[in-house]
Formats: sequence, C-alpha cells, structure tokens
Amino acid sequence: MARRGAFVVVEGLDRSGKTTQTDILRQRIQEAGKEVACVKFPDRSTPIGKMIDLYLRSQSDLDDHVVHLLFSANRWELASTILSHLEQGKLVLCDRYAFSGIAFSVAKILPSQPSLSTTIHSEQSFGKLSPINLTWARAPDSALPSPDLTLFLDVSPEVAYTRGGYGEERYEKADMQSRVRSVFEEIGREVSADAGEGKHGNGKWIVIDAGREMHTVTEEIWRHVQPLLDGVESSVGRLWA
Ligand code: NYM
Repeated sequence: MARRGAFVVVEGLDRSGKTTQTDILRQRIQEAGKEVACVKFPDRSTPIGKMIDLYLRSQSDLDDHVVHLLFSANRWELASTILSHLEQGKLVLCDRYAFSGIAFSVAKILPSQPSLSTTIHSEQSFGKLSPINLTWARAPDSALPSPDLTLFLDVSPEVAYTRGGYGEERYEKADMQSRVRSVFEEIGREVSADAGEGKHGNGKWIVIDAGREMHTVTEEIWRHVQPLLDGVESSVGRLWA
C-alpha cells in the first residue's frame, strides 16, 4: 500500500502560541522538502464559516447547540479536501479541529470550578433543552478523518493572558479559558486511553508545555512531527469510530 500524508492537528487555548507555532512548523516542513497543506478551523471563508464569524464577533446570537453544529459542519465542508491532500501524500497541518469544538461547547456550561461528571451525567429536565455534554458534543464530528497526531499546546490562562491580553471575541475570558483547558485535559485523557487500548482511531495526543520559550516549544513540536514527514502506511482513521 502506498504511503499517504500524515494528518497533524495543533490545539490549544486562545493565546497558546498555536498559530505562530503552526506557521513555523509549516516553514520547517517545506524546508525539509515536503509538501504541506494548511487548514484552519473555523474556516471563516465558507458560507457556514461566515455565520460562525458573525457569532464569534457577537454580531449574531445563536443557541449553543446550533453553534456547535455549525462548527462541526464547517469541518465537514473541508473533510473531503483533507482526505484528498492526504491521499496525494501531503502532510495536512490543521490549526484547531474537533477537539476545540468539544472543549469550547462543553466548557460553556461548566461551573467555574469545573466538574465534568456533572455534565457527563446531566439529565434533560422537562421543558428545557439538555445542556451540551461530552457525548452529545462528540456525535456530529464522529467519522470525520482523524488526526494521526494532535499536539496540545498547554498554557495556563494566566500565562496566555500576559501575552497581550485576550481579544474581543466570545470565549476570550480567563474563566472560560480555564474551563476549556479542563475539558481539553479530559479529552486528552480519553484519546490517550483509547489509543492505549487500540479502540478508537483518534490518533496520538501529545501535551506540549507551551509556557516555555518559543524556540524550546518549536523544537519539541518538531521532534514529534519529524517522524511523520515521510507519511504513514495505515489508512486514515475516523474520529470516535
Ligand atoms: N472554536 C473553534 C469553537 O468554539 N469551536 C470550534 O469547533 C473551533 C474550531 O473559535 N476561541 C472557537 C475557539 C476560538 C474561536 O478560533 C476562534 P481562532 O483559532 O481564534 O480563529
């Protein structure tokens, strides 16, 4: 079987250095003489991406479930493009993916002192929409192409804030970011446990301490990506499948 390109996702809180590191990584891959296709979610250029953009800039209000489905639909819009890049042997480098979708949606309904068990086991009460829990949040993204490697750039919300403060968009608040971080941690534990048991095709989850000096972070990222430059033999997995 011919080798296909590797699918690498970079995840993290806002201001974790994700976009800078993704850019450096793209350059290094190209300097190594390999083809790379870059994708970023949300992709605000598509019709669905434009709706997401309005929502993030607080120009529109939408139910949390609807927004979650829009973010997922935005990924499905590009799923076949991602697959065709991988089949052509290109490394796909993706800035945020389904894990962000789950982390930000579930974090919205967590109390300030997060306890995921309250959301995992929450019941639907009469006359009210049930809050978004992990099981519900995973469903629309299931069967999307799954990454071979996810690099989670971990930084505390306090350190992230010192990097120029948060912007004006929704979610860019310290308490929201710390809830997002705790959901990411839960997702990371789940993906790693599944990978250990060979259960889901969700790939490998690596936590990178992104609170360190930029070059140190870049070198650690490179150490994980370099072995994937010549592609992978196995077929592309499917998320949560
Ligand atoms: N975001 C991103 C979500 O809430 N759900 C998703 O599925 C994705 C991909 O969008 N605060 C949030 C995280 C960010 C915001 O992302 C915009 P960026 O990387 O700043 O453009």
